[in-house]
Amino acid sequence: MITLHAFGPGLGLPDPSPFVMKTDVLLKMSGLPFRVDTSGLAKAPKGKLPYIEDDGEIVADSTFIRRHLERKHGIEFDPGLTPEQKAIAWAFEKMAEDNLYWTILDARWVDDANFARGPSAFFNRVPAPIRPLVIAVIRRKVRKSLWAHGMGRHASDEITELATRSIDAIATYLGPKPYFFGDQPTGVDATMFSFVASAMCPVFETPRRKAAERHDNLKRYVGRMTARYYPGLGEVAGCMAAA
Ligand SMILES: N[C@@H](CCC(=O)N[C@@H](CS)C(=O)NCC(=O)O)C(=O)O
Repeated sequence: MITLHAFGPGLGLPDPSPFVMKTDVLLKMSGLPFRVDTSGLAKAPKGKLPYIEDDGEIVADSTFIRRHLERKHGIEFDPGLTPEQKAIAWAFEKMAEDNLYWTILDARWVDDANFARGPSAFFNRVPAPIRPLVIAVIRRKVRKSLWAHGMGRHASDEITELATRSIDAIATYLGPKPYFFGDQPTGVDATMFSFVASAMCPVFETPRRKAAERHDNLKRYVGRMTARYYPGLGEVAGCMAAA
């Protein structure tokens, strides 16, 4: 059976990592049996989650996990999509993963109030005497990665502008459709759902959240995806599960 290495539910989301959520949804879409293990970060081959173990084979990174499921198990995530639609899907996915993601990371980890509301709880198992030091080291690492990416060099209002444009683009393309390309979910919906829900996470007071919440179609979309893939949760990111 496939093992998905994840962080585990947090922040009112199936997983605090949108990349893990994406992979979890892809695995649910695939119909393959899988289990979730939340103890794997220390052994992650690329130092990040998610990764999977499948019959002794380890595959890291959500995009390569999807490719693995397609190649090894013959899963077709995009039945009926045209090459043009697949190109659009790739562009939206990479916008979410390589740009919107960094605005979400900035909001959660750099702003002191938001950090206290959310990620600080990730450190509850660290012994109290060394907790402040560990938190300072990890937050410095996150700030450095934001700087290296480039997002961390922007002013707060510039980051908000970038996040808002990405969220608006997703909402505009989705429009009144139930899913990104019509009546049935395809692979891109695993990504769009995960990043939009992460941007909407009610734990945080952020302009990205406000940008997402302005779009009723995005709220309904998150509720629809929740009803389909996480019916047991009832709601994700404050959006009630409803088909
Ligand atoms: N490109 C990777 C990104 C995965 C990623 O950024 N994971 C983050 C959580 S959102 C992580 O594991 N960070 C832990 C760390 O950097 O120590 C993918 O698509 O899976």
